[in-house]
Amino acid sequence: ESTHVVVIGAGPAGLTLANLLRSAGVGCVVLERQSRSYVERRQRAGVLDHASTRVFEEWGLADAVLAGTPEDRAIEIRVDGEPHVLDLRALSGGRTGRAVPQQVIVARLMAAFQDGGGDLRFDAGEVTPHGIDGAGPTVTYRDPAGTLHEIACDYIAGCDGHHGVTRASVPAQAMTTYSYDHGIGWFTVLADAPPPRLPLFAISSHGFAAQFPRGPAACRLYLECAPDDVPDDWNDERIWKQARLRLGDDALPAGPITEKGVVEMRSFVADPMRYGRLFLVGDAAHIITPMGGKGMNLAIADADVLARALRAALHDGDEEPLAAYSATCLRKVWNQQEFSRWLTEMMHESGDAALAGSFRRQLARARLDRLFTSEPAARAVADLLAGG
Ligand code: FAS
Repeated sequence: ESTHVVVIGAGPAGLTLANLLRSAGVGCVVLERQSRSYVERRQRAGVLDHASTRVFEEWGLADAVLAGTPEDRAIEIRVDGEPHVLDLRALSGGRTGRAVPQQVIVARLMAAFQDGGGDLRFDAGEVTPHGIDGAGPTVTYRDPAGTLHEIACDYIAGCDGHHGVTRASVPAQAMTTYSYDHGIGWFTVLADAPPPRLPLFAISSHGFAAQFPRGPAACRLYLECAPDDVPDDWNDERIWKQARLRLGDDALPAGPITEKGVVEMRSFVADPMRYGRLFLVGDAAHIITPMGGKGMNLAIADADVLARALRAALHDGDEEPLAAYSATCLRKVWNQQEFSRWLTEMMHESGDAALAGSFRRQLARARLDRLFTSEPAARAVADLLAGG
C-alpha cells in the first residue's frame, strides 16, 4: 500500500500532525505501538500555551480540541509563603493558554482524526523505517495478528518520542545531539485532591515545590528531591508533609495518590531534526523539563511547521519550507530550553538552603525581585510562557 506521509507515533506530535495533514488534504497513515486505551490513559502535561491554541484555531480545530477548556490566565509564585501573582493575560496582551490535561488533548485529537476518516493503527509492532535517505522510503510493521505490512510513502514523520525508533535510525554522524542534566530531581505525584486556584510555584528553604491543576478534581505536585531518589523513598505522609511545608499551607487538602514518579530533569536536542525523507517531531527530536510546561507545546509547534512544509512540497512542489523545517523549529526549541533553564535556576537556587549566603542565591533572588518589580521583565516572561 502507499500514502504520502507515514506518521510514527500517536502522541501530541503525531496526532496534531495527522489532523493538520488531513486538513491540508495530504494523505497519511499513523502507526502507534501501544493500544488505544494505553495512549488515552497516559497522563503527562497540563497546559496548552497560547501559541498552541493558535495552531488549532488556524487549522479549524478549535472547536474539536479547545471547547470548554478553562483559560490559563495567571500563575502564583510563593516565596517563603509570600504570594506573588503574575497576571499573564494582562502582561502578554491577552495571549493566554488553556489548562487542559494532555490526555484530554490526545483523546480529542484522536477523535477528530478518526471521525474525519483518518487511518490510525494501534498495536503496530516492529515499526521500521526503510530507505529514509532515498526518494522512496517505506515503513514496515506487524499488525496484532503478526502479519507484516509495508507502506510506501513520500515522507516519514518520526513522532515516536524520546525512546522511539526513528531518531535511532539516523546515522550518528549525520546528527549533533546536545544533552544537559540539570542536577536536580523532581518527585512528581498525581493526586485526586482539589487543584490550586492558580498554577502554583513555591520557593522555600525546604526545597522547590509546584502544584498544578489536572482537571477539576485532580492536581499534579512536583517536589524537588535528590537526583537519585526513587518513588519508594516517598510515602504519602512524607509527600503531604513536604507539600504543606514548601507550599506554606498547613491546610493543603490531601487526596488519594494515583501516580508517583521521579522526573528525569534532563534536556536534549537533536540537530538537524531531519535526515533525508525522515522528519523528527516533538520529543523524538528534543526533550525539555516540565519547568515552564513546554514539552507538549513544542511538539505541537513542530507539527504546525511540518504540516505547512509538507503541504507546500506535495501540493505546490515548493521544497523550501521543508528545507527550513529543522532550523525554524530549533530556533524556538533553543529559546524555550534557555527559558526553562533560567526558570529552573531562579525557582531552585533562590530557596536552596545549601546556597544560603552564596553569590548564586543572590543572583536567583535578584531575578525574582526583577520579575516582581519590573513590568518589562514580567512581560518578557509572560511572552515566553505564551509560547513566543
Ligand atoms: P510522546 O512520547 O507523547 O508520544 C510518542 C508516541 O509514540 C507514544 O504514543 C508512543 O507509544 C509511540 N511510540 C514510541 N515508539 C514507537 C515505535 N517504535 N513505533 C510506533 N509508536 C511508537 N510536558 C509539559 O509541557 N508539561 C508537563 O507537566 C509535562 N509533564 C510530564 C510528565 C511526565 C511523567 C513525562 C514523561 C513527560 C511530561 N511532559 C510534560 C512532556 C510530555 O508531555 C512530552 O513533551 C509530550 O508527550 C511530547 O509529545 P510527543 O512528541 O508526541 O511524544
